[in-house]
Amino acid sequence: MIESDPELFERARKLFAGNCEFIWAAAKIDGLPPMGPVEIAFAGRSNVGKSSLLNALTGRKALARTSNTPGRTQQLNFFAMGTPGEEPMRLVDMPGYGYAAVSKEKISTWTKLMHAYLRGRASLARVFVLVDGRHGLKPPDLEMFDLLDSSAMSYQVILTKKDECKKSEVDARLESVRVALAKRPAAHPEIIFTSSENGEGIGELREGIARLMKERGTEF
Ligand SMILES: Nc1nc2c(ncn2[C@@H]2O[C@H](COP(=O)(O)OP(=O)(O)OP(=O)(O)O)[C@@H](O)[C@H]2O)c(=O)[nH]1
Ligand SMILES: [Mg+2]
Repeated sequence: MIESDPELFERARKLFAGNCEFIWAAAKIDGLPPMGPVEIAFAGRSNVGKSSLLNALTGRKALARTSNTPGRTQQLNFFAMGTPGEEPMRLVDMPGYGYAAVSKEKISTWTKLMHAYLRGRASLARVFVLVDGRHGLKPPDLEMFDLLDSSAMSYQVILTKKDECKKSEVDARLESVRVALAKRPAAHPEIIFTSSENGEGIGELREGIARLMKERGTEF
């Protein structure tokens, strides 16, 4: 595990306490915003808690729309952090995958959009792949890892809904994800277990994002 740096933790807290606003929605690959600052994307199966995590990170209740019904987020939604025009970073909320209850046509459109974005975006610094802590890895998650590995796109697993997991489950889940990632070239080894409900792991994730920006030499 990477040791926490109290100074960076505090800088990260301040960054996420600052301005954050919705700037763009893309439903098609030719509808992406012009490239600008570093982007960090949140991917994962439908209902895993991507939009909720974005809200928890930024301390907003309803920046990104959440829902009990899978398939809530249907576009790539871009959010800019910091002062408009000089923002250090964008956060990108993605539609979920592995959800069968929408039309084949919609699934195909979303999949194409996500794949094109994930493979061909130079400003994309990391993809956080969210995995439901109660259920662990499922086949569509492994397909996502394959895609990211084959595009050499850096990714990191975030386990979600920790508040709904027993302690024994938490340890077992962390271990099984660790094993699954061990030989994957583009996977970041650190796994963060979060709860958007009670805030566990959120500060750690903010610090991880700040560390990534620092490593890339981005001012924030
Ligand atoms: N208990 C608990 N519930 C959560 C947590 N995060 C999200 N949820 C719930 O899970 C459901 C789905 O959350 P969303 O954030 O909409 O999930 P999503 O991944 O954005 O879903 P799609 O946009 O449909 O792909 C909602 O009912 C949330 O309240 C968490 O940390 N703990
Ligand atoms: Mg969503």
